[in-house]
Amino acid sequence: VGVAFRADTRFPSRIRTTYPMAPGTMTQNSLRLATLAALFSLAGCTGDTVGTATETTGSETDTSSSTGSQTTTTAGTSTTAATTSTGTTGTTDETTSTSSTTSGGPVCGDGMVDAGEECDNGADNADDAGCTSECKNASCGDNLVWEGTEVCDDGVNDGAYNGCAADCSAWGPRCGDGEVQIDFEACDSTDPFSGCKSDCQVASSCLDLKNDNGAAVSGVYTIQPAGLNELVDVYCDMETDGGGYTFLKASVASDQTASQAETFCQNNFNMHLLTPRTAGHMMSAFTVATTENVAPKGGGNVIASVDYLGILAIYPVMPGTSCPDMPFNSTDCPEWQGGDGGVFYVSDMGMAGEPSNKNCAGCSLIYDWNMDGTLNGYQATNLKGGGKSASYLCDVGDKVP
Ligand SMILES: [Ca+2]
Ligand SMILES: [Ca+2]
Ligand SMILES: [Ca+2]
Repeated sequence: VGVAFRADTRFPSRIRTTYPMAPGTMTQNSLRLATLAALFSLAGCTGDTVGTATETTGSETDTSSSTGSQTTTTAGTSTTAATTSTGTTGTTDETTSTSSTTSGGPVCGDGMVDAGEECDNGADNADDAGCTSECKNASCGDNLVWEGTEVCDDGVNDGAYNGCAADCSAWGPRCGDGEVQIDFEACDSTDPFSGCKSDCQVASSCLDLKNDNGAAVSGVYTIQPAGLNELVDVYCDMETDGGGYTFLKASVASDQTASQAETFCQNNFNMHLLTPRTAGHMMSAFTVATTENVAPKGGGNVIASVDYLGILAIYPVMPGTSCPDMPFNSTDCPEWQGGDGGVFYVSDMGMAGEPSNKNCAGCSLIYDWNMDGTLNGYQATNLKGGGKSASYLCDVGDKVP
């Protein structure tokens, strides 16, 4: 028997529709509704002025149907029992509404355990409580976390990586448990300077770290440049130009050319000789060079010195040409470029006769700095591979303005 029912507004939303249906297709809800309708009828709502409300074969006008009539057709085409009811006045509809509500109904949330329900705590039903919003007893495996009783519940609970333990009492191994599961993680640490990112992989550069954690502050970090099989300590400037500049100090036994320095940075750390990119980066490099921070590599003993800026990865685009007298940066001197072909910045002040055209491919100028961070001078030379220094800075080079 098909039953169409107009739910009251105070019923849960799940039945706030009419249910036209074919015979033999009773759903759980329709069964409840049929039962409700039967009870409604048995309750003898004789005083009800709305006859259609008790007609189990009929339908009822929705109170929202202000036009006063509504046609409801059963879904089954074989039964032509389409019924039509004509709405009554709004006043009697209101009466009907009240009548059907007070008759109650077996629904989840009414505080009574009805057929098909395992529990019903009324308003206390919740997906994080002992009785769920579907009136099921909370259990480990239902993919709902029973607050105060379960720590987790992923529905599988096989204790696998990033999963929940079988008894829902604890998380399984995962990123954030402080232990390294080597099949999945390279690190697992909450130490902000460990270089361990939020995905339990080691950062490849200071920029990589900054991108992972925008709140990261400047300091010495452990990173693992791409392709390098070991960890290395570097100084990260996490403020200048948005942060993410990487510095590694190289202090070696004897003076090296830019080419030799580049080889040292690459072979040992998969890094490059520093190319300062902006005025801020240049000043940052000066501060790092002249301050004791990260321990230098290469066996030398220079801890802090302007000598770290004696050579830089800035080379002539066309050896033999230059921009004498012009401020030495990409904008004013496009005859020179960074080691990767990108922009560079050393100064916004020109210097008489420099950088001269006495330069050569892969040869750095030799830079002389004052202790206050100002540039005393630089000189191009094509002798013995250009400028040389036993101290210099390596950089990952991925931070480009
Ligand atoms: Ca119930
Ligand atoms: Ca659960
Ligand atoms: Ca872990």
